[in-house]
Amino acid sequence: MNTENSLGVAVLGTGRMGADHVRRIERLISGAHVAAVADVDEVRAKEVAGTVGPHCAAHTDPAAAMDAPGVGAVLIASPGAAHEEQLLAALERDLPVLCEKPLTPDPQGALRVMAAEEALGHRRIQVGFMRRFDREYRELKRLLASGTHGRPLMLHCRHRNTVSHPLFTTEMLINDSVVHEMDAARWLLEQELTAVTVLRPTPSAAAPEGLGDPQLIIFETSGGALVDVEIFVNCGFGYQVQAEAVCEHGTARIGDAHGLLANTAGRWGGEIADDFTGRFADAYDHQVREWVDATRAGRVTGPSAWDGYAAAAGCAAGVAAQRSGQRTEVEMIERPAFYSPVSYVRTN
Ligand code: ISE
Repeated sequence: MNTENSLGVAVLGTGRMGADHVRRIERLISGAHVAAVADVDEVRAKEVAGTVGPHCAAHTDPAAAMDAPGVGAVLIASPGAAHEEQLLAALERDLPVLCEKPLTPDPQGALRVMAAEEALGHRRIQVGFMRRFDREYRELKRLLASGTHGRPLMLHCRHRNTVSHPLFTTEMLINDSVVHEMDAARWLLEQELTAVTVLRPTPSAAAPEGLGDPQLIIFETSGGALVDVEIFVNCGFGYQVQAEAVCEHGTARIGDAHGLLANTAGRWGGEIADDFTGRFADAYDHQVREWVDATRAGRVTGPSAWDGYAAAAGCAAGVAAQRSGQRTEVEMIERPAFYSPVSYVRTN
């Protein structure tokens, strides 16, 4: 492969998402290649590097992958707990980063990352909130921004997974799943989250022992809107993410059906995706393509470290509300000028 003039990406974490991004960069994205991978599991790192070719080195140390020849950017797909250290190391090297959500598992870590980025003097981090790259979400965002439906009053969201993985905890319903709605609601409404309330029905018999599934999460926002989210990670029938905006002069809804609708034998219907890599495949492709294009043009776009921080602050309130059963206010610092929308563009 000719890697000249192509962006060399170090992919940190070669689990499910990391391996999927490696495939995506190699097969679908022009102008980029995977120059190195790192994973604590050496065998897995080597296996994934092997799918790329001899120019891709496999490491167990993320720093070594970032320092590998030809690396010009970093994609972090390691577990959330490893993000802060890897983000700080990437910033030390002044490398552009696409970091899978969460930016960090807690708001304090996100603040440290923001401080390091601000000290660098320019933005380098994009957070992988891929719903912002989904066609339907973008249509809804355009419609709300156009104002034709009037002011958004409420968002009704459903977030259903077929089955949760064995290590899924009740807190992860918020931190791992509803974190997407936290970001999507802020982005769609252009408002911050101010308080979170969690209501818990009797768990489904299909939920693993100890997992409080499903739950209803309610956010209040700085503009006085209400957002309700049904999170149900063992719904059993498929992967579904839906959102309906209720505005002063109309409603708009996304996520009902995708692709083929067939009629046969007295019934009509289509298929429901099995998981997020299927439902959001196009969104992931667009996200990585736009990140590569912007990085090659010397720009940083997309969800910022501030967005990662705001989502982490919302999650912290959500988990506290889940534990206490009380409405819990979201505690956040003022948005620094560095993260105001105009500072989003870097020109070299
Ligand atoms: C997973 O980590 C994701 O990010 C998915 O989008 C979400 O639907 C799922 O609940 C999470 O576990």
